[in-house]
Amino acid sequence: MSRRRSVTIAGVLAVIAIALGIAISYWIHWFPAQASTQAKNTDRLYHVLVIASVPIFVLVITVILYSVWQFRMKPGEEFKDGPPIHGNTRLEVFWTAIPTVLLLGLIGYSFVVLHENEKKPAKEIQIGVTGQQFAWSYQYGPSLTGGRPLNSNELYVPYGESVYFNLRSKDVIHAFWIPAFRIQEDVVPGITTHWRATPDRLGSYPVVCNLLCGLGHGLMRSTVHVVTEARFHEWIRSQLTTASSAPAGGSTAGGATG
Ligand SMILES: [Cu+2]
Repeated sequence: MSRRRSVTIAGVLAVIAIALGIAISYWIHWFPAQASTQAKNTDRLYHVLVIASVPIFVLVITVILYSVWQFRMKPGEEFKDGPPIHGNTRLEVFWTAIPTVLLLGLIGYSFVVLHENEKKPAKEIQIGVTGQQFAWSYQYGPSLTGGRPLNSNELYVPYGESVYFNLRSKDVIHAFWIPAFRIQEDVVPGITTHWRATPDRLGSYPVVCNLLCGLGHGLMRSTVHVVTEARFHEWIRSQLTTASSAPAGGSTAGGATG
């Protein structure tokens, strides 16, 4: 078979493999539901990265397989060595320039997406998140409750509104992760870290601790409820009334029994 024919065959197979690879990356659903505007940006970035990676992967594998097919040792060549090739300026310029352009493009796009995801909107609400071995609790400040702050084991967020989470830890390092929102942040004792998301899909989604924080790490799960704004305020009101109608708050219970 002529060199030209074998290169054509390899090229056609490579193009088919690239098309299949990109199609499969779309067919398979890799991620949970997209429940925030940040999730959509992040998934788009992921797709761009896959589309850029598939041709490079196929190119490398094609060259390897082509070499095995065309240049493999034939009987009688056991003690022969390949031709000693050294230096090819044009080739070296190409294999430096193309990855540089590609990487700068992808880094630039990643930066744009990250910047977009973390941009401070005109209006947003703040919710405190406290991690401890082995549970999450959530703090709703006076600006949300209209008075006394609320501490709850449940996370409710209003649909379509940007939420700025203030993350604190009572003991060791945890990581606050809502897969459906696609963002994760470490929760570190001694400092407050931050995390922003705009929920844009009603429903309930898992909250996960994503840093091994001790024996009960696997149990450190909770749920985020994305509800309408009216339902959100209704829930806060209901929590405040149950808290105030209870005989005594958590902090004074000890004194009442003593
Ligand atoms: Cu944890």
